Amino acid sequence: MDPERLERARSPVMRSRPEGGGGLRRPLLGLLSVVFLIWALGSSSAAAATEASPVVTGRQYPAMFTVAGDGRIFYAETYTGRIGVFAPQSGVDATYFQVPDLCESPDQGLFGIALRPKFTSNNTLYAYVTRQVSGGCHNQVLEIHPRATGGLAMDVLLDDPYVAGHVGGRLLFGPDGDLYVSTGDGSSGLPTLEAAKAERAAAQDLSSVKGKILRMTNSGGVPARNPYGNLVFAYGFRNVFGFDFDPLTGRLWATDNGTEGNANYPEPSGPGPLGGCNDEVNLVTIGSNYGWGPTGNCGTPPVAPLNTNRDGPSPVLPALNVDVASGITAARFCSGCGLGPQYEGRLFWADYDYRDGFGAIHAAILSPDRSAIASDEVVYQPSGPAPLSIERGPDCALYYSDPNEIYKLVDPSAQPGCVDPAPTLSGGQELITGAQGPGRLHRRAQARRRCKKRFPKGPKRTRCLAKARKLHVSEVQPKVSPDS
Ligand SMILES: [Ca+2]
Ligand SMILES: [Ca+2]
Repeated sequence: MDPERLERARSPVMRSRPEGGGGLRRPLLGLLSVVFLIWALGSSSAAAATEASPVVTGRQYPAMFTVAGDGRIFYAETYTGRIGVFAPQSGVDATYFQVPDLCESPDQGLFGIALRPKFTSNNTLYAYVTRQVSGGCHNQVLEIHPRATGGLAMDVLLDDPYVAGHVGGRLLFGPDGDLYVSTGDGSSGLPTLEAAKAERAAAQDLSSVKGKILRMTNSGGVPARNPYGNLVFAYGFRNVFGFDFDPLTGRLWATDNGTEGNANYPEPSGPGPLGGCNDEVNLVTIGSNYGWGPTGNCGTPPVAPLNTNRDGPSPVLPALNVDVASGITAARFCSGCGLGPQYEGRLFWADYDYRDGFGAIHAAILSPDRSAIASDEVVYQPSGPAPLSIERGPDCALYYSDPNEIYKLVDPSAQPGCVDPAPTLSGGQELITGAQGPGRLHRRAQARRRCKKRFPKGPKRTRCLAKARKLHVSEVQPKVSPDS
């Protein structure tokens, strides 16, 4: 995560929102709150309120976390290297694993963690870390698994020398069973723009793992369906903290962080207060280029979203161009998240205002074909520091972490409950993940529709729907060309 942002977030003064305002947005928000209150009191159809209920408290920068199928929360303490595990039912908090030899500069440490599917039987966890190796820092993906003789062992699946800030660090298993990993361009904090540009070029270099979303098997291998014969799934990213797969389509959506401008050297012109580039939400398709590279120019014209940096061939423009001087962190879809029907299928994401350390959770509405973002709104503004990551629990509720706690997003008038999504697409080869992607979802949707038609209600319908849920397609989707 960005050093500047993290440095500010680690400062004690950033740990609570100032009373009565403070920060550039507070007076305006205060006024808006009064206006909203008046509107809400006079409205008989006011939307239900999203609230946050603390679940894990008093932790040391749990930047990323994941929720196991049994409800346990595994969290990564970025600057201690401790992977903690909290059991909500018993309230017991324990250390699961201590990452050794951690590098501890602001944009180094322990970031994403992911549990291998069927974790309760394989007990295998993955972590993205920056570690000391032979006197230097390296970004690594670790596989942490039980040792035959007891305890846990650690294997290094990916090792890439650390150059500078921007390390990405999110891990998530896709619907295809492979592990997706975001990496940064390694260009932050270098002394000159020329040095930064030289590193930014790595995002366009298909032989480098920097500035990418990678896809690997659960043992670190290259899946046969990868577009370039290596770990690269998509490229041209600056520093991706958040991504998720659309439960309706299987498509991958990712946030990316734009430049903010820098006191040490001038940035090429752009929309931010000090130049630089907007933050982005992107629909990520296999083999595609998302435009970040050595130029780093987001000036206008053209207007957004065309004014994203556009290095390399056929750069894909953002689905949402976030015109704020901030960072963009998490991304997770609501699918039965229990915040009311208006939020179903929306992409939740978080902004992080580095000027004051606060932020908000947004929920973007996708277009009917779910290939674009139609609109976006803030759904929750924490009173404490900005959200760093958002995850989905086994009950499909959404959780988020900030520098100290992990919260569950709740609506007192609704209950979370996982739903089997009704797919809106029948496939599409520009997509993602092969055999278990949208083809499978489409077949499943057809079967579900047949069940509902044949059995209006009763146990036969239940059995039929249960059978449909397990439906797989046997054929593997063909390898997709990078330009599709
Ligand atoms: Ca971009
Ligand atoms: Ca930014």
